[in-house]
Amino acid sequence: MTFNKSIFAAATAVALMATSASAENWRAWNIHNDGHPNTAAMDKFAELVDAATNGEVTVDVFHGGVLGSQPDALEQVRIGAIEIGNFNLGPIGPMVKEANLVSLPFVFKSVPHMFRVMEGEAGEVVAAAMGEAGVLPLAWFDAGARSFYSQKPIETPADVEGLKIRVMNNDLYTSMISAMGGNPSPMAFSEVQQALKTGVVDGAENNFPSFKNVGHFEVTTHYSLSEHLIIPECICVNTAKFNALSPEMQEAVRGAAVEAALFQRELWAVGSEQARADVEAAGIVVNEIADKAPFQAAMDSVYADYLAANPDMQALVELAKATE
Ligand code: GTR
Repeated sequence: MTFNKSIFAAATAVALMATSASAENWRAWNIHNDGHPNTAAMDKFAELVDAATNGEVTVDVFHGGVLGSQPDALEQVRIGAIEIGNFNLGPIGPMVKEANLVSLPFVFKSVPHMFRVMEGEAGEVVAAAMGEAGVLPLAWFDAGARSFYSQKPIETPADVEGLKIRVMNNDLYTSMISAMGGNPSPMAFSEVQQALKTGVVDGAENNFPSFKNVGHFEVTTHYSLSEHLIIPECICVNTAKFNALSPEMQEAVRGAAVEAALFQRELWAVGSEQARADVEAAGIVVNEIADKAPFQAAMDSVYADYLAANPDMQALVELAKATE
């Protein structure tokens, strides 16, 4: 090897080392399986990040919740053991008080209203608090509205009385079920189908795509359109990992998340209609609830108790409700 060539070889080796030292490979948590809009959106996110960062940041998405239950995975992202994921804001409430805004039943008028709030001043407060806690939202996903399903129609709050209903991990949901005289049962998503099948619980609540994707429709008969919760989801990243990127790379990763979220919302619109049609074709009876006022009224005590214990949340709730 001539002198020049060896200098070149050494320089190349240093350059390669520098590239591999700065390359970031992130693990992403996703609870859903193939066929769910969020699974396709997270795969798209990984592709977009790779392209936008020229491979400086790569994302391996682990579907089907294989990296752990949602509360566990959130804790992992908070401490940086998992870098990123698609999370529901419901289970973030116990970790970040401001995120509980979205877990107050009927706080939003509709899905578009939820997006206006999340993309407005109240959403900024929620996002900042989440980032402080280590779980920084880069973009919001649509998760439609959650409704009850069981072996019987639920048309009034009285129909919930005495039923054991699975809820996600958040005290607001246990209060919500108790306020209607039901017995709340917080449980991991992965356990719900079996619990419904064996009668450990009498019902649960979710949106159409999740109701379908993990087979809850196979073990229930009625889906009742209470639409009591409209909970956004996020692509959320460990704050320190994100902040360690150069400003250009942060911009690229955020841009990929925003684009993946727009893609997700399109898939969601089509996918949730399709999921409804599929479960109806499979025999599920979908009940419209013409008057949701009794459900809303039943939530008065949930708001009163929550705001008495958390008076600092009052302003945020008012800000959300005042958003046009
Ligand atoms: C789904 C949501 C999941 C998870 C699940 C649940 O709609 O996308 O992140 O929160 O509901 O009920 O646990």
